[in-house]
Amino acid sequence: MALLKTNKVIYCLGNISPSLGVLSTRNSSWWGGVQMGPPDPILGVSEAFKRDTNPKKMNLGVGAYRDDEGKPFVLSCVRKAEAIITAKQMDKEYLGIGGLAEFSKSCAQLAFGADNEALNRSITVQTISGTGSLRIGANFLARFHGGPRDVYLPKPSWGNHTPIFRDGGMQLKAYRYYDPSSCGFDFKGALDDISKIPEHSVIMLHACAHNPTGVDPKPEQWKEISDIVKKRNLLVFFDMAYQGFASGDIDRDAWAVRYFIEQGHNILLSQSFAKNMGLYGERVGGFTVVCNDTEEAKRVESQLKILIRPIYSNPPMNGARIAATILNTPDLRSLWLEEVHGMANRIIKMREQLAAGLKNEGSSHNWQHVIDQIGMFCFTGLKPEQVERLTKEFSVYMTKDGRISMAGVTSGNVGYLAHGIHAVTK
Ligand code: IK2
Repeated sequence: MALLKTNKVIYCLGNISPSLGVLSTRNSSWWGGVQMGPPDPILGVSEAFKRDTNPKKMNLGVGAYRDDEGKPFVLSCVRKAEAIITAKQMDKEYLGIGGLAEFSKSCAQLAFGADNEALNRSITVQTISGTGSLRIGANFLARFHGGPRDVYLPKPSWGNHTPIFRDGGMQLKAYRYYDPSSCGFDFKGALDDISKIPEHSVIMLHACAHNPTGVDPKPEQWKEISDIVKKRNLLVFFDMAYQGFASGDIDRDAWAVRYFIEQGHNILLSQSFAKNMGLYGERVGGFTVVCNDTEEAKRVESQLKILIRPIYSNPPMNGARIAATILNTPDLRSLWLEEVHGMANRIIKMREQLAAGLKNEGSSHNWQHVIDQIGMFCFTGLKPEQVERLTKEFSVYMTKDGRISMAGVTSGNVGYLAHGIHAVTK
């Protein structure tokens, strides 16, 4: 026993990195040197919200759609697809490593458009939602991308992009994207920075409804970005987590992705069905690599499988069956398109009501960006100390960067939110 204990201590000492600190008296445990980590910047907000007992509390942290009563929303098309799947009494055998074939096919078609020639020279694997897709992408790049290990993210970007790519073996760099003075797109800054990115690097572009800013380039601006990216010979990685959520129209929201392919960019693409089908916890997504030809796509597919197999072997089937049923059943697909449109419209209405509410409160600030920004999030421009007051005094929970999820705002609480924001910004 004593020997075992000694061994443990030696083992611990041998494995503690200096950054974990000095071993304490707790060193008789295997994990005595493990330090407490910080809460997740987004999901940690939900944990704090749950502990708050104020009946007026609002959770505007995580980007999850709520109906106008503030309740989680399960789409009718999802309920109907589930009924079809249950009635079929299907087996629950393992899926293949790349997932459900009919899902992957419709997933790529949704992004590219059903008759896009690039479908014949690309490979899509089903992934564990958007996060899993990005991580498989990062691992794939780290293993096979011959160019620099650098991935250029817009500044700011979704908070999880950094750890995903870093843990996936890539290095993070940034290009200017958001202009705090206009609360809009820093087009000139972005072009300047992109034009200096070393050739063959990877550039991450949010396809639509940029998270966290809600600021997207206009089609004319996308065209210029495409030109510069081509001149610099950069590899484009599109993250499309909000197709349909930006404008309510799935084709319009996929415009940039389709334009880049048309311009000859062999892109990487991450897709998520968390938001646009409300399949958050089902973890449904896709990762696509556009290749030069079918033969190259086959080789890439073989390597993606080799990469996925030791991580999670094969993806879960339920959500993929739901998404595939919706996409491939004409009635359900039309119902889905209506429902996506409905969700996007409710958010747009809340943006208008919030801006109007702030005006009614007597705010002298210009809140036009609340209306102009697109998608699930509004980058309010609130400073960290104002965010802190809003949380402390009004129980309004949001991320420290001033981002609010517009999907958590309802007709019932938008007035309260406007009142709180005015109080901390006047
Ligand atoms: N990529 C982007 C840009 C995302 O916003 C998300 C989802 N983020 O939602 C949480 C939040 O910011 O509040 C994803 C990818 C991946 O989402 P998922 O893994 O849920 O599909």
